[in-house]
Amino acid sequence: MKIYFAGSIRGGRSDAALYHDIIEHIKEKDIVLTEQVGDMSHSVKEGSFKDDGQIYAKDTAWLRECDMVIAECTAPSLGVGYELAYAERHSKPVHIFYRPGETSLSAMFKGNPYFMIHPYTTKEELISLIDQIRE
Ligand code: 6IA
Repeated sequence: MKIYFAGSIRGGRSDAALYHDIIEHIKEKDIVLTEQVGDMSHSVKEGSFKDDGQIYAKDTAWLRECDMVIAECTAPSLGVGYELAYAERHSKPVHIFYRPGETSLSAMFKGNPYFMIHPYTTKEELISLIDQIRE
């Protein structure tokens, strides 16, 4: 399966190490199109318009190509929100993971039955849920 993993970049990198570990785990069985989301060297600075245009074109192409979207939404991100709506428009299955003790997930996701939403607490629980959805 080709997985599009979505996680906050300019929205804040507090969970970057977690994204990295999730991506490494998913890659043991499937292909992750968006490995750069877990790249610990990513700065949150704005790039040039040209760079951003390339990022947008590449990411939206991957969203159209993927078999499933997995998003970690504890750190709120405009970019991730956009990607999830884009995936819905292209009828891709979308699984959203978040830690309820640390954030209130937007009603635009919690209130939309299209999205499959998985609250979790520990990384072990998250990994086990990710394994279940890929069975
Ligand atoms: O609004 P955000 O930046 O938090 O949006 C994060 C989401 O947008 C991620 O799920 C990515 O798929 C996508 N995205 C945002 N920035 C990038 C990026 N480089 N490369 C690839 N995908 C991205 C940004 C580098 C920049 C800080 C110079």
